Amino acid sequence: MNESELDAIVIGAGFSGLGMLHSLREELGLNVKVFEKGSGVGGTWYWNRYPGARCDSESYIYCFSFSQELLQDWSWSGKYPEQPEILSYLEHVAERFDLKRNIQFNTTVTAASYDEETNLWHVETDQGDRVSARYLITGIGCISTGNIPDIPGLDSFQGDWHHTGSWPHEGVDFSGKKVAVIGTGSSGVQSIPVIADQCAELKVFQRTAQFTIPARHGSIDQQFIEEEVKPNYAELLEKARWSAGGIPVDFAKRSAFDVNDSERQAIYEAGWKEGGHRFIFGSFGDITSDLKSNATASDFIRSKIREIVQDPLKVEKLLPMDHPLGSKRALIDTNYFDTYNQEHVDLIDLNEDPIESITASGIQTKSHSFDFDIIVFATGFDAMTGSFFKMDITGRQGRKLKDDWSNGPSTYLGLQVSNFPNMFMITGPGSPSVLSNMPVSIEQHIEWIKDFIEYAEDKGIDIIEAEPEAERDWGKHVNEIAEKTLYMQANSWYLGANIPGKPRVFMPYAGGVGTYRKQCVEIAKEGYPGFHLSKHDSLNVAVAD
Ligand code: NA7
Repeated sequence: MNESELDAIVIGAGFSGLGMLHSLREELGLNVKVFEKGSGVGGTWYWNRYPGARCDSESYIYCFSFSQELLQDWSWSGKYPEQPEILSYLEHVAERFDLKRNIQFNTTVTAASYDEETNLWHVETDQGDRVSARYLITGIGCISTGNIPDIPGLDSFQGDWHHTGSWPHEGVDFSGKKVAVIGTGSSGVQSIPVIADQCAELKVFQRTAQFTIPARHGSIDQQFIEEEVKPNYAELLEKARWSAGGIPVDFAKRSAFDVNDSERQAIYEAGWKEGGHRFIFGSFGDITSDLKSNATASDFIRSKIREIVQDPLKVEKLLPMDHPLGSKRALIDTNYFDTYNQEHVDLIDLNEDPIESITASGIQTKSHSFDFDIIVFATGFDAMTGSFFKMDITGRQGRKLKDDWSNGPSTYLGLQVSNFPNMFMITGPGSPSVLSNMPVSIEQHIEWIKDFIEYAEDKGIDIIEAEPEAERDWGKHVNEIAEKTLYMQANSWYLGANIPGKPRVFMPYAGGVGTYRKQCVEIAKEGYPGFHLSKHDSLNVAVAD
């Protein structure tokens, strides 16, 4: 690769970076270089190797769609894809499409700055690289910068501690160990039952009780795959692309109050038995929008918790009372509530007994001192903006992205930021990605960015930049949509509420994947209104169509 003639630099080699590299290289013939911090591909799935880690999207739809052969050849083993298998899949994609020759591993991008004189992005890495390209594309993930709470004394802890999002590759031996897990989000709910199976004693430190639905995970239904999925992949994927959440399923339209109490109960029972997110989307259309309907589903799950968990004191702690179902990330699990019936598993409600410090031997709460060999932080991520802020990104006139986003991220379509020309974000704040089946959103971004670059190159345009007004309007739109949802009723990472001091701004676009796609298609058709398109050597004068 001739690095003096790079067209694009892509940061990250997860789903986003791999797909973007493939698209720009194979479809536009661009000279692309990818920088990846890990020693292999995978992104989120490279780092999140904690016990029980898997994706909540069903495996048949958690994939790239750009190659029919890949779709037909690859076989998942489980209903939901587990982390090792997702990593194997992404490894396979990288090998099959010869992507690794354009990826530099073990390299963290530390800074990127736009040079107005040359219209180039200059990128610096921790390995001493200094490279430049016309386009900068971030594929850095939205939940990839771990949140380790600032609890006094962590340095003094004599045991081992790990964050779920940067789990040791060699695994952790829990046998015979006293273990603490702090956090009960997706990572906690997935890992707690598996850790409980392996350790001598487990104490879970819970700040917010969760609604979670049994995943009913198991082997994949081969007949379903061979007869219904593989022959119909094109249609299924097309349906997913225009759906609300990036999955090819029909959402129930009826209201929870279109049926009587016993019918409603039977529908919830059936959803609970079938498991997964179908419990929500297959039952009633207004669970996620109407508080009264939502209460019927929330009550049903609370009744299940009471039914499953035997110890009444644990039940009281496990009942989610402070937010409606689905206002935080909807969770699915395997044996989560059952785990609390095991004698060696205990639950500490941090609202009653908050952590004061970490000591040499364990955790000191307000009223107890606990000894541990291992502490697991399942405490989530500085989502959506954290990974941007780890890099020093500088746009026009020395503007820092960190400063421009100090009151919360601001983007046009989640894809671009004004004053940062030719920088595109995959799954950026303001896009629907985190509220969807990720690969579907990621591929939409990739295609759209590729088409835009192609359009610009055809027209001799070499500066693409979101207009401040379009960015403001998009931010307003994202906010207005969020205000109508139940997402505003909980303290979640969607709002930055998990990070002390982070501005409370709802970051994803909650209008749905299909609605978002439609807007992106229209914008492309109309010649990209909202973007300032110009030629560098004509002093940024917009080019008329
Ligand atoms: P999440 O969903 O952010 O969950 C983190 C959990 O850690 C959650 O229960 C938090 O409680 C808890 N937490 C966070 N900070 C603290 C402190 N300081 N003290 C105690 N407990 C704390 O992260 P996950 O890794 O589980 O999942 C992230 C995403 O990955 C998930 O949504 C999927 O998209 C995949 P809280 O609820 O904030 O009170």
